[in-house]
Amino acid sequence: MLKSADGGGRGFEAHLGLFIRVKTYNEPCIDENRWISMRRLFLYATVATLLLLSVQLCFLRAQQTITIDGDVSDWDALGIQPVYTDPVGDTEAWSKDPSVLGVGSTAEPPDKVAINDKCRDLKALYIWCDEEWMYIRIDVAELYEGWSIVSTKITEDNEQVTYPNVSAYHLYFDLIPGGQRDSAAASDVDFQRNGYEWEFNIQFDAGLYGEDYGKPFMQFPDWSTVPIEDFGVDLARSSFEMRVSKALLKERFGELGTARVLVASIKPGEPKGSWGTWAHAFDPQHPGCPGEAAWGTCGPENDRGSDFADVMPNDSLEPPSGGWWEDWLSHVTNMITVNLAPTAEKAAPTLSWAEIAAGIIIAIIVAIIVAYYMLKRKT
Ligand SMILES: [Ca+2]
Ligand SMILES: [Ca+2]
Ligand SMILES: [Ca+2]
Ligand SMILES: [Ca+2]
Repeated sequence: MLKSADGGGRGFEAHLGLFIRVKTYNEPCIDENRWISMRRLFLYATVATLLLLSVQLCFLRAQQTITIDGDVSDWDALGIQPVYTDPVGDTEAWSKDPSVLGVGSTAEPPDKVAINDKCRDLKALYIWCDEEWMYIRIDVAELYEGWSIVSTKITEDNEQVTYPNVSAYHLYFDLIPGGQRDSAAASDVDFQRNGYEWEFNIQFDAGLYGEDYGKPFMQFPDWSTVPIEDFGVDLARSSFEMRVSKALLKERFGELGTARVLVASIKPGEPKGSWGTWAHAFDPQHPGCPGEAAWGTCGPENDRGSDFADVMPNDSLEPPSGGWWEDWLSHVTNMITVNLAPTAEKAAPTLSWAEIAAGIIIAIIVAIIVAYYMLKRKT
C-alpha cells in the first residue's frame, strides 16, 4: 500500500492488484471489514485464476493426440506440419476440361467441372505416428456438400453397384525392398523401374451413403484388402483423416522405419461387371467407355491405363503425366519420404500470443465473477 504525505489532509491509497482507491483523510475512517473482504476477493481471484490456467494447460496436454472424428483442427492445435505441400491448380488439363469430362456415363455438368476439379486437386499430406498408430491427413483444394454422393447401376453381372463420380484417392507405401510392381484399380503405373515397389496402398473415395462415408481400405500385393475403420471427412477444411494400426503393419513388414509415399487423385469411372465390378479409373483418352479403363473394351488393347488427375510429389512420374501416352509406360521416379517411428513426443501444443492472452483474460474474468459472488454471499 502507498500513502501520500502531503499533510493537507488529502491523500491516496493504491492497493496493489486489481483495486485503486482514492480517499480523503478527513473522511470517516476506512471500513476495515470492507478492505479485509476486498483483500480476500483479490486472494480468491488469484487462486481461481491459477487454478483455471492449470486446468487449461492440463487440457492442452491431454490433447496431444489426434482423434479421428472428421475435425482436423486437432492436427493444427498440435502444430503438426505437412510432410508434403502441393500447389493448388496443378491438376492435369483434362481434369478441368468440360469437353472431356462432359462425355459418357460419368459425365460432369459443365458448371460442375471447375468445383469437381478442386476435389481432385491435392493440397497437402500429413503423416504423424505414435507407438500404436500411423495417422494420415490429406487436404485437397476444396470439397463441397454433396461432392461424393454415389450413383447406382446394374452391371453386366446383374449386380447392383454404387459408385461416386468426382474423385478417389490412392496412397502407395513402399516400406522395404521388393513388393508390388503395378499400380491398382486400373491406374497403371510402373513402380519397379526405380525400385519403389509398394507393400500396401490405401484407397478411398469417401462415397456418401446416406449419412455415412465409405471407408478406405488397405490393399496388399496379393490384392487382399483390410478396411480402415477410423476415418473422417472434414468438409469445412476439405480434409480427410484416418489412422492405421502399426501392429498390423509390423506383423506384415517388420519394424517400421522410413517409408516412401506416393499420393494420387483419380476420377472414378463406371463399374463394369464381368471381371471387375469396382469403379475403374476414368480414362481421359476414352471417356464414356463401359467400365472406362477396362482392358481392351475401349480403344486399343494396350490403351488400358488411366491418368492421375494430380500427384504428390509433383516429380513422381516419368514421362510427365497428362499427355497422349499410356500410363502403363510411365514410371515412378520419386516418392515422399516419411518416418514411421513415433513422433508423438516430439509434438508440442503451439499457441499464438493472442490465444494465450485470450485464455488469461477469460480465466481472470471467470475468477473475478466467482470471487465477487463469494464476497457478496459473505457481506
Ligand atoms: Ca480430428
Ligand atoms: Ca495440387
Ligand atoms: Ca517395396
Ligand atoms: Ca501435384
